[in-house]
Amino acid sequence: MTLGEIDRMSQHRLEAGRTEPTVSVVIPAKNEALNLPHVFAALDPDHHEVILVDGNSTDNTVEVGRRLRPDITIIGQTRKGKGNALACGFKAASGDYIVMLDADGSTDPAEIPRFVAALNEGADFAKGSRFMPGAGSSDISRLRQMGNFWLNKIVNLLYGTRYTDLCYGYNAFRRQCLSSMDLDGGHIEGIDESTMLWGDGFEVETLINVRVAKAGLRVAEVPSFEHKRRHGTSNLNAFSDGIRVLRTIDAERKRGARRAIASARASQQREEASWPLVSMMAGGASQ
Ligand SMILES: Nc1nc2c(ncn2[C@@H]2O[C@H](COP(=O)(O)OP(=O)(O)OP(=O)(O)O)[C@@H](O)[C@H]2O)c(=O)[nH]1
Ligand SMILES: [Mg+2]
Repeated sequence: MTLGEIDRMSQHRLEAGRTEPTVSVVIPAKNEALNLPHVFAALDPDHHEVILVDGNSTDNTVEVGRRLRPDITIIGQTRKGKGNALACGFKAASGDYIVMLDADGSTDPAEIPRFVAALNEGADFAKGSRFMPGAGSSDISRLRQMGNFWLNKIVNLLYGTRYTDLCYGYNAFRRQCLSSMDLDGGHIEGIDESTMLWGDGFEVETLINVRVAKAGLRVAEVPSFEHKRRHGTSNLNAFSDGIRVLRTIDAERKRGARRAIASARASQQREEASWPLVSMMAGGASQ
């Protein structure tokens, strides 16, 4: 099914009289067996479709997930990294709204109604922020906070956004945003699950934020409190992942320019193609 068809389907469902939009929660998880009981305890099973995306965990993340919530969807990912896990999860999600939630206990499912409310009020993309009134973090290190601050500043300068927290993974959006995000979670011939392509890593949040801004979607920031991961170790490296974020910001500018050039070329070709027709018609009319 194409994204356009999915969009039409969900629009149709909304218009068919059901007023409550459905919510899918996508949870990337790599070795989070010890944290899942805490996360799932706060999730409302009656109101959310849950998609757990396992990152080839070597603990029993999948078994624990299945035992705790037999009704959830558990899938694997096509490549490596959190970004790829999210892309795969988004593809499997059927809700009108999609929420991105971490599996380590940092992001509190009790905040989901806040994100849903922002979407209900008209936002296309409800972006969590740890740096606005009513928000905070007991998890972020000084180094990460500084890196996030400057990367955030660069994105705001380049894209005219007013984000307060670029590299935060707690967000929710209308499924129609998927086409603007343009993430590729599908299988690619010759690429296996040990490979990480551009956008497959922690740069995914920046990629999404930038593409949402470029598409002119309505963004509402939502205050969020980030807790410390409860067990286990981080998968993020402040330096290498920071560089990936920086390169993403640059690559997205070039991508924008390339697309603009391609569409200018296409419209020039269309004009050239239609010009003889116009002049023929004009010539024909004057004869
Ligand atoms: N499926 C999948 N999930 C991943 C992968 N990498 C990270 N995650 C999950 O993405 C979420 C965020 O990753 P974390 O390692 O907690 O990164 P972080 O929040 O920046 O680091 P901490 O602050 O130390 O928790 C967690 O739920 C991870 O389990 C991956 O390659 N595949
Ligand atoms: Mg975390």
